[in-house]
Amino acid sequence: MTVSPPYDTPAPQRTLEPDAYRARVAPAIGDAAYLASLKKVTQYYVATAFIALFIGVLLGPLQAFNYAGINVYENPILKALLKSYYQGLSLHGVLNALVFTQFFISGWLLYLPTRDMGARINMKFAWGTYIMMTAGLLIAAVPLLLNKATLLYTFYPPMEGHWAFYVGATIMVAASLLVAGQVVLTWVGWKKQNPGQVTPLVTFMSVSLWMMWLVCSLGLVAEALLVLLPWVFGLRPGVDPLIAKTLFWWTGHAIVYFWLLPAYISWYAFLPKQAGGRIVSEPLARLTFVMFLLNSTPVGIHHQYADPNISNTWKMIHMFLTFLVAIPSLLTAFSIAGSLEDAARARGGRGLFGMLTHLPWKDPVVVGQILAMVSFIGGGAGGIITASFAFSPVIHNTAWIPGHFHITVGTAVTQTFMAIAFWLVPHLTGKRLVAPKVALASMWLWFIGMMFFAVGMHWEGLLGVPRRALISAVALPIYKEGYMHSQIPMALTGISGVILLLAGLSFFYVLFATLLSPRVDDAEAATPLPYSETISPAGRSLRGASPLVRATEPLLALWVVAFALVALMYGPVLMRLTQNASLVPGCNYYTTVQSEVGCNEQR
Ligand code: HEM
Ligand SMILES: [Cu+2]
Repeated sequence: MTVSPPYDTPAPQRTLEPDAYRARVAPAIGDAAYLASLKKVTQYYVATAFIALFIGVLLGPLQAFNYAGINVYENPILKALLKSYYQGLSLHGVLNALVFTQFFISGWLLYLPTRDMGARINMKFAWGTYIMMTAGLLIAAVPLLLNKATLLYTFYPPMEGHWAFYVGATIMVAASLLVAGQVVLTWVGWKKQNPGQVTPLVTFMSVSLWMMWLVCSLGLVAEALLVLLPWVFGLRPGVDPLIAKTLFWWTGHAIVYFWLLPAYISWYAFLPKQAGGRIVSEPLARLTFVMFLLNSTPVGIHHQYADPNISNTWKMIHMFLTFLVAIPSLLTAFSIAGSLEDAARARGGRGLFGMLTHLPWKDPVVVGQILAMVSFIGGGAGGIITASFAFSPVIHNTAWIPGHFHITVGTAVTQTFMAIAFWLVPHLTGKRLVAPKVALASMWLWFIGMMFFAVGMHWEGLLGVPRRALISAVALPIYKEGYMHSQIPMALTGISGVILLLAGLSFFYVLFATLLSPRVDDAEAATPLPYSETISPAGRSLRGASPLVRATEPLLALWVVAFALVALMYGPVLMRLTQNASLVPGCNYYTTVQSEVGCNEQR
């Protein structure tokens, strides 16, 4: 009989280099002009993202007041700016969920892997993608602002908007694919120059994420090129709404992970250092990202349980496979909690609550990210309900849905990006964060506001209050009575609008004041990239690496598997839909006021 070793026996050593445990230092870039240009293009992406968020966030409270039964859209000043609630909602959804995320991620995930590899990328190309993405944004913005693309952020046909909206949005997505291509190719070059080496963690996470985007965005690309553009340019007599919607959710489901995983990169790689702890396990972080690459893309049909002509079998298969996402999510939750515990212990925390009291609660960068994670616990749990075949009908198209995604993308992602900005902007510009106390307050206000919002909206949804509805203008007594039961959740939602307005104003004050302040520091020295030490590193040479590291390293092969899985899961469904395609004419809903609703109208 063998005797198991006592727990304090050191684990057997792998052949890892001794300094593999130490915090990484970004490879030096000697060419100052190149580094300045790289930082500048990143700054442009990030600043454009936050300008979009600023406008989008200012519109949010107007919607929240609607869900408190207060219709502010009749106010004459507002009426002059926005034709209807739906125009406000379309701008809010597009600017926050599509523009802010796309620009921030394109900047963040271009900069991180480039610095991590110490690579020299083609800066003309990098600036070209920024200019192209911004041109796409401007082209799409004109019809949006003129109320000619009031289509909500999902632009479901047969709602039909001005062609410029579709063209602009397509250019934006195409630009992001070019960023993805540039990063993936830079990594392929790095692999060639460093044979037998393990890809550094941040690069690994960034490249796998861009690969995931290159698989999942194909749905949207197909929707734009094969369905929407031929239709709005009159090359097709009509549109099949179901095909368009299925292609939309091919991208639309995985896009939420495209938004979320850039926040995970910060939580895994940088937050441990910022909190004073270490990364728990690099191989585990790699496994998580590979699982997202393979599992997030082929499972979008849980958004279509109520749609006809998709068999229940496929709906069930997509549901069960959707639930697999719980595995990398829980891996992440436990890893990050481990890093935070490590941080708390390093700072003298002992006992059950030592972890809670010994973290750097005065640092807005840390606090913002921790609160974002707390919010995501509720978001993840709600997501399991939302994706369930049995529960979905209860909350489908109710206020529950915006309640859910404001604590996921609206807080877990957005608040993490806000917290990142508190160090990233000084890192890129050499400026110092203005008013750190206001920054800290803005993080708490955002979190508290979103908690009020989430409780209010989930609750209203359970009571049957529909989403995307100007419920505050409903006059029919029968509806009024129905909504009477929702007075408490309505009040919570209204209060959340006020708190979130304060949160937004304080955050944007800090951000814009910082951006406009003078440059005072050598950015590289004053705010270096916050790489963390590692408890269980992946090592540098593949030969000495663990089986898990070796299995996750061939990202190109895993990428091919991801394509195959999508073909397997969507092929039969789309085949059946195209065989039974039925084209319908476009409709102009919401163009101005109710009176102008009509189908087959001229744009
Ligand atoms: C001040 C903070 C915010 C408030 C008060 C707010 C409020 C709301 C409300 C009440 C709705 C529901 C409207 C309806 O269904 O009729 C909504 C929709 C939406 N919000 Fe927010 N929001 C805020 C921030 C954000 C952020 C940060 C994001 C994403 C990054 C976001 C993304 C969206 C999206 C995608 C929709 C759905 C639009 C649609 O259904 O077409 N919001 N928001
Ligand atoms: Cu989904």
